[in-house]
Amino acid sequence: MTALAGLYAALATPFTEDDAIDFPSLERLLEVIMQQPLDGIYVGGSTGESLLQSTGEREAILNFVARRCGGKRRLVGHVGAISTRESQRLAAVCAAAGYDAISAIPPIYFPYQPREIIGYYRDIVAAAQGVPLIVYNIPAMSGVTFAMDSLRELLETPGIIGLKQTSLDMYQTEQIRRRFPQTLILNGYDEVFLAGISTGADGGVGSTFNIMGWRYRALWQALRAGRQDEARGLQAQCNSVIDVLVRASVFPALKFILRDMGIIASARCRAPFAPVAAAFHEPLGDIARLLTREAREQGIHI
Ligand code: MN9
Repeated sequence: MTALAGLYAALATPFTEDDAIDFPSLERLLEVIMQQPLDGIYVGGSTGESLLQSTGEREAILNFVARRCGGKRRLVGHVGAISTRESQRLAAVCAAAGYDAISAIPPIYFPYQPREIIGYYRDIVAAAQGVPLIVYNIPAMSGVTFAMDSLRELLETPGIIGLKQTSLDMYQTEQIRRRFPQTLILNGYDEVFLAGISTGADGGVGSTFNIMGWRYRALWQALRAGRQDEARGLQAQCNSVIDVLVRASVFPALKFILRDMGIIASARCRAPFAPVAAAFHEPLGDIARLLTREAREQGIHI
């Protein structure tokens, strides 16, 4: 399903100091994303802290992004929620707003049986009015590891077009590519973007695409052109940023950088996330300066 192949920024959700959604900052972030060589935006996923938001807030963000970016970039709306009902409601919102695809984590917290998880996805597809669904496979956070049999059942379900594969298990990515040659695979961990593409992914969704999307485009182009060493060098550059983010806590650190780059007003994430520890302020500030310089060299206005 190559129509949706490409690079997607996993959109962050800026908050105000009093914990409301900061729409002016969101607008500015979308402008910066749209100046980058990216194909689309993945709205309301992990990076968007969607599971820390009310359904109403999630709907407002999905609609806001569709109004600003619909028709200009491909849009994937994440609708996964604790209940099927809530996911269905969000799927209907995405359909009405013109999203190109929806996506959903598996149902979390309760230990569901495979048939219940498959049922959840089928019920979401039924509410999505023909908008195709991308399964969000993220075993480290969802606690759900799909067996190949469940994956087969899911990927053979009409309306399900592929996977957001957020896993370091490249063997599984290769197996999925081999067994389901037509399915869309979007790599989910930016630190293994090169490995994911090399193993057969059709693109990627990344939190760090918000702040250095051009590096991933260059990496992908280098790989396609057979310039392996250049591609590896670019992944190394990305990973020297990601190493710091992972140590500092990815989403608060990403927002610290976005704030320091002057794109969003506050670095705040929603509790229980805490602000970045003081020890990371200096290295994150250095990264923000470096990426600001690079972005400007790319002709991006920030
Ligand atoms: O959507 C993101 N996934 C999660 C993609 O955060 C779970 C990634 O971009 C990671 O934030 C990134 C750092 O680990 O690869």
